Amino acid sequence: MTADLFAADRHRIALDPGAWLFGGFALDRAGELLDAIAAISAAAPFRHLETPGGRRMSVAMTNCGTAGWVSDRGGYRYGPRDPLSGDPWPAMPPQFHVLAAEAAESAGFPGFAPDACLINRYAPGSRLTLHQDRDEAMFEAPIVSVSLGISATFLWGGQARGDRLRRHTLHHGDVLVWGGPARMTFHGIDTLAADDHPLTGAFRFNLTFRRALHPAAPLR
Ligand code: MD6
Ligand code: FE
Repeated sequence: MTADLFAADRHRIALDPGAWLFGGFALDRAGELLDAIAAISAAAPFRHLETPGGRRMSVAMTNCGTAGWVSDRGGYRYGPRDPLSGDPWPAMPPQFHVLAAEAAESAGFPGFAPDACLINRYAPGSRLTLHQDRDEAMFEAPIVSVSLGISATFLWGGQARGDRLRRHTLHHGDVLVWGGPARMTFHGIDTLAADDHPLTGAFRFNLTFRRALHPAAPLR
């Protein structure tokens, strides 16, 4: 059992040039990350955003950091405040920043300084349809994504929406990094199956760290 845990830590799967799946990379800090998510969501609760087309997203979301990702009838964008409260998004905890920078460096992207962390909560039946992450001002920076709780099937496509999809199971503690030539790859999460995890119960949580704002053009 213990040997399996250490073995999981060594899996580095190259998905494509610029894209890595690091199995178990965040496993030793998962409890702390979940405690931090609980504190953030006490201040900025998970909510089901509306898409520009008027659909309710099945994934519940919140944010921490200088900028938070939001969706409504007006479109997708990053904003400095939680629209529910009018308050700034909760600060990004230092351990989030450290984890994101370590993972990015392991993938060949040193100096990653995320200003936004989108926190997704999936219940069984939730899914994230195929998309590109294109609302950020700096595509030079990679994206770092951390999976916690029950497992999910990650859909990894190509540079065009119709490209062939590959499927990878994302487990508790896994970290994905992608940037450079892979930065605009289409991806999604298949409909989550019911499961139970000792730390998160029926849920899966995902942290995605991004550089949303250009350093020279701060949010107003
Ligand atoms: C998820 N992740 O894993 C959804 N986007 O729940 C994403 O949409 C995503 O994992 C950009 C980069 C990494 C990601
Ligand atoms: Fe995404």
